[in-house]
Amino acid sequence: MKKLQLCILGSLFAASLQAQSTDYTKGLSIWFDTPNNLDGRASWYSPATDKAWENNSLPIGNGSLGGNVMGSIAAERITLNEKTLWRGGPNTEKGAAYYWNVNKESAHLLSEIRQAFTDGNQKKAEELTCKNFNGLADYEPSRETPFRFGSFTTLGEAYIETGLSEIGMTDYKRILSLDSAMAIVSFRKDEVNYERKYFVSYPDSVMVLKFTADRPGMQNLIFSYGSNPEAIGDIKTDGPNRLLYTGRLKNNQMKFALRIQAINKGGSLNTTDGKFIVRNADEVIFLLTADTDYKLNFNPDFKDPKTYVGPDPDQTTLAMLDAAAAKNYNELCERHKTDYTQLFGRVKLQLNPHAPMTLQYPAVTDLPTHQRLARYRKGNPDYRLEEIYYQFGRYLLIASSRPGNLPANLQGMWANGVDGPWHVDYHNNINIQMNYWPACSTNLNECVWPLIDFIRTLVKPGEKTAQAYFGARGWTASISGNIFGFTSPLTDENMSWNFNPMAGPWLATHIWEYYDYTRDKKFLKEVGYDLIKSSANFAVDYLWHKPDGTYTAAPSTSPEHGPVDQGATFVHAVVREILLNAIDASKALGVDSKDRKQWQYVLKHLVPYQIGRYGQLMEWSTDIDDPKDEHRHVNHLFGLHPGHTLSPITTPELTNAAKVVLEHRGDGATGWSMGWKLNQWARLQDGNHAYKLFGNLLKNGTLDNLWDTHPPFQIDGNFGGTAGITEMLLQSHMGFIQLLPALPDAWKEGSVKGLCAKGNFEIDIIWQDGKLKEAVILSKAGEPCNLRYGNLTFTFKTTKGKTYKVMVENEKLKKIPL
Ligand code: FUC
Repeated sequence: MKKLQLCILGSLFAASLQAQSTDYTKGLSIWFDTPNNLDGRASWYSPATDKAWENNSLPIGNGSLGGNVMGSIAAERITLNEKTLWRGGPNTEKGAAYYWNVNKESAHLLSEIRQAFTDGNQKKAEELTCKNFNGLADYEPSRETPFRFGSFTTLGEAYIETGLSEIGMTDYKRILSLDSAMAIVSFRKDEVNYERKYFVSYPDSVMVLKFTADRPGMQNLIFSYGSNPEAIGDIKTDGPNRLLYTGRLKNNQMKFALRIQAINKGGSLNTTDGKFIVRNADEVIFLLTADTDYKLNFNPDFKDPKTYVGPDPDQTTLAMLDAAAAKNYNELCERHKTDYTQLFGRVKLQLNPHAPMTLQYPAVTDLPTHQRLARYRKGNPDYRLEEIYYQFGRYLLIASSRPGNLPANLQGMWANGVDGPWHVDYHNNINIQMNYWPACSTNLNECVWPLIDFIRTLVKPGEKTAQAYFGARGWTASISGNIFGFTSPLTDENMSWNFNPMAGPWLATHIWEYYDYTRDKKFLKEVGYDLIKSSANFAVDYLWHKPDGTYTAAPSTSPEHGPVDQGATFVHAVVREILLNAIDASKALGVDSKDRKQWQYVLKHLVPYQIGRYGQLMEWSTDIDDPKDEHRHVNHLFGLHPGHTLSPITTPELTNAAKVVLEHRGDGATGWSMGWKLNQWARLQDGNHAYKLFGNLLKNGTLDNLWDTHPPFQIDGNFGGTAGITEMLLQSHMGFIQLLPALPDAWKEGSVKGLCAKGNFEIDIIWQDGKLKEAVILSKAGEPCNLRYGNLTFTFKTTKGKTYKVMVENEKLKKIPL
């Protein structure tokens, strides 16, 4: 043990010397030059919308364990999160029967509602739906004890007193390096340069915090831990250099553990009263591992309150900490960087790299991010900031969504309170879906796995919901999800908000999306197809087969907006999408020709898109759209994006009607809404308008640390932003690959490397003077390549593993030798 420690310490010193010579602000980074005032303890005692926290923190994570670095001088605070730490579920006070019994049995009322529509009795149809198609579990903890729906909740915080004051401090920097997935805090005081470095390693399941200085003996730290106030637990000493916190959430008895090891070089370490006290050390490293006893369960037992309870986190955290502590800092750091850059480094984006100095404002690159953002808000171009914003979305996805854990939630995984906005849940009206829009197109397929696993947890409970409300086969979900298979609607009688049976099919389209990018037949056969098929069957059974032979969605709503309808456009658009996915999936596997025929039949007889009196794509079955309506949801344009049933190339007239809707809705709104409209303008192939939306998102929907804001902080807009920029450069949803479909005039010159297209292609594009210079295409599945650039088209066969170069010559797309 002694020998091992010596070797750790030796390499630590070398690492710190090396680190202090790197200026991380010069790479892709988000940084501040002033400390914030967040060294007061325990953020959850401050108001929920803690602006300072939202604007200033730097998020790090490995998809399971996350932290927000506050970077204050006197006391470093890192708010901690474990992705599975949730209140609610079947282990709340009264147990499983109470939890699962949340669906109302209302399917028998469908015929009465439909008759009311036929009779023109909208009021009756609406009343019956509102009263009976909600659920039995409340979304408000104040109205339901125990709180069955639950919430994502904080793991507490690490609080490290440094004994330093801000007086006389200079050269402060708090940096999130996107190149290396590290947060760095550095400053100078009394002629000493201090540096802190933090990262969370996916391969070693550990958070690593390192405190160094360029003079020996300067580290005088007191490390303590503040737990979640809604937990009962205690922290104890676990050997000479370890602490162990074991706790249980009061609401559902979920057990969680946090283990910390301190490793000091020089000076002394005293582990006492749940604290580490370090005196006069040269360097200190803290290793943190955390876990809960949550178990992802695809086949929950409805009678067992402990159906989501798995291995003891006391044990799992011990194994993780022992394994991490057996590696020295350099090894941990290198393994982390290798793992991270292997994903992050796949895509490179350069916008106007040679823009004249007057445009590029070279000095701007020396400014902290929030000052650059402030300049950008005033209309100053900053292409580098745009690149950083783009890559930040990819960083956030890698940090919050890695295989083996749950998907990114409403705040990724960085909520800092016992509860948070919308319980920091999985919102299915747009939000969780938006989180995954950039995943495949920006070459992060692995990051989709948590979403796929989450969807798998919904199937069995979702079958109950499908039966209870629609007597339907298959599975579905509703507006809000948690990690315990919650698929029912909530008690709220506001149906435009609470009624979204399309949540399930919409989620299922992501399964096809993943297959379409990867062309992984094994996945489709063994996991994906059943999820898609049962979702399509749900859609078929949910529809009203009217006496005139058409199929329509009754009752239905357009999310968060308008009346209970007998044919909301959004619902039909999702139904179209899932049926097309099911048809394609069954063809790809050569199975279920009988089901396929039914899906095709329903598709053919589904009520078509309609154009209303303003030339707009109608949102509901009657022409009641208001051209002054600037509501944030644009779900009725689902077919344009994220779906693929509306496109300027295949359905120009309808797509023009979709454009009218976007014009009516305007270019403002909440963060995520601007993110969505950016994607939709890109699909309209209007690069300048898409760029306008991107600009608005960055200017008006983005916090100082580049987090998206609704307000409050909500991560979906970051992902929508990154996806939208990708859509401006490459689209492949219509069965062909479009190069630079929505390039704005502002991006005259640039390149992008490593984007992915459906059919499993990887594509690099270079453009100059606003025109394609060349594209290099790697075929990873040997599929034919159907290319399009402007009006030019070009199809060629490919061989798996081969790379092709394409250019425009004599107004034709041509393959040229590499
Ligand atoms: C949907 C949106 C809201 C918010 C919430 C989390 O309900 O309409 O604006 O983003 O999700």
